[in-house]
Amino acid sequence: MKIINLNAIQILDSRANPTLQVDVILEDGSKGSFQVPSGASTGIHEAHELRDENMNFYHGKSVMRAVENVLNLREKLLNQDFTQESLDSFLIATDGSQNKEILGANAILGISVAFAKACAMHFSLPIYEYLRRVAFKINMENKKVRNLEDIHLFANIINGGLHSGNKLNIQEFMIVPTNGSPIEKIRAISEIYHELKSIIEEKYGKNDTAVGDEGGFAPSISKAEEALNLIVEAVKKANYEGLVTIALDSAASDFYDADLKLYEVEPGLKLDYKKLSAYYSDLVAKYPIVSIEDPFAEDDFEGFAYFMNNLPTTIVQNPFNKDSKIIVVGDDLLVTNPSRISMAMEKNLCSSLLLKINQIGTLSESLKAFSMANGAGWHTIVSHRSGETSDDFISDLAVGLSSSIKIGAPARGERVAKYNKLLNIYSKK
Ligand code: 2PG
Ligand code: MG
Repeated sequence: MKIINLNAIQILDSRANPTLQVDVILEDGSKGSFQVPSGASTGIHEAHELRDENMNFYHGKSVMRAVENVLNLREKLLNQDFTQESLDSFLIATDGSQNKEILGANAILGISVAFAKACAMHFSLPIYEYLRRVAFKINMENKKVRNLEDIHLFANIINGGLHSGNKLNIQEFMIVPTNGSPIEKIRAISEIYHELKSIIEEKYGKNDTAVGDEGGFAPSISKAEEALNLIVEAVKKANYEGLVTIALDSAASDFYDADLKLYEVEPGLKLDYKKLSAYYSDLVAKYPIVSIEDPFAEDDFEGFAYFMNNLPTTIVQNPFNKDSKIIVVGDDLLVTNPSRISMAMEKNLCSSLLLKINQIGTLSESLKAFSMANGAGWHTIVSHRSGETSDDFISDLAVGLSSSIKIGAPARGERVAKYNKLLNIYSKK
């Protein structure tokens, strides 16, 4: 496939920070455009997001150097024949650094995904179908074909950590409906979200129904159990008891004191990794929690390994694990990086991959990460970032890979865009 036009501009994300939009046109006129997302609780091992660091512009966050880097690649990319893999390899080689700090992972990812979207148009395929074919090509060796309807949605309806102004240190309290089609699951999420709003309003007043960065409520509470009680009550009130499980994302790197080796999981409550494991086990014994993401800091391998050897049993059937042990999801731990994934597999640090394309910077490497996780029998969850745009590519990616997806609450345009893309895909079948 030949690219005949490549463009990049600076746009804004959902936190009013600059990001890139990259546009690609192929020789037959097929077009692809991608708006690059950005995290707040970013892992230190993620590929480098290039920002200008000039405090006179957007508090140092403008991305004009990344834009320039895309435009400067025109000379090398235009009118050359590329496949997805050869384009991604070319971009990786041109950058030449370990973590894509020369061109910027944001610049590279913009080109990689915009090209994929243009290729889907070239083949007159829906993007998820095109990705399925590309993904399966890479994925052939493990021959695991999943059911298209097998997709689970992780909906973050109470926000804490770096995504909100409250005192909850655990970052995300998510509901995961277990029954029905994706369309029915989205209905359950929306109905529970509304019940939760009225419960928070009743308990804490109207002022406490403001939302955090991912559209989940951010009431002024500080204990995990308070958040979990609110969710359990909302699920009951919406008549989904027994049909919805709960997932947490601790994002524990953000409340870890590396010098003292202590986690401040709630204000004033500082625990070492063994006590933190016991804290999680207590929660799992009381609430229908089936999954915990980043329960320990990104380089606390001792903590992860200890927890994996002492996994609590869930009080409900776990849709992701027949043994009814919780699953441990690696986000900052793995950063969608194939080498971190093989290290985590060797050391048995987790049992599920959170897949964020901007953590690694190309579509091909993301698919490799998926393929490794899927091949090892891990659960996989395609994920948004806390800083998003209305781009809905990750919904196609999740459907194409028949993977679960984490997209925040069903509120705020940049999250709703992903839900609506899923509704569009599944309503047409
Ligand atoms: C996470 C993500 C998305 P961020 O930790 O999983 O929810 O947050 O994009 O801020 O890293
Ligand atoms: Mg996370």
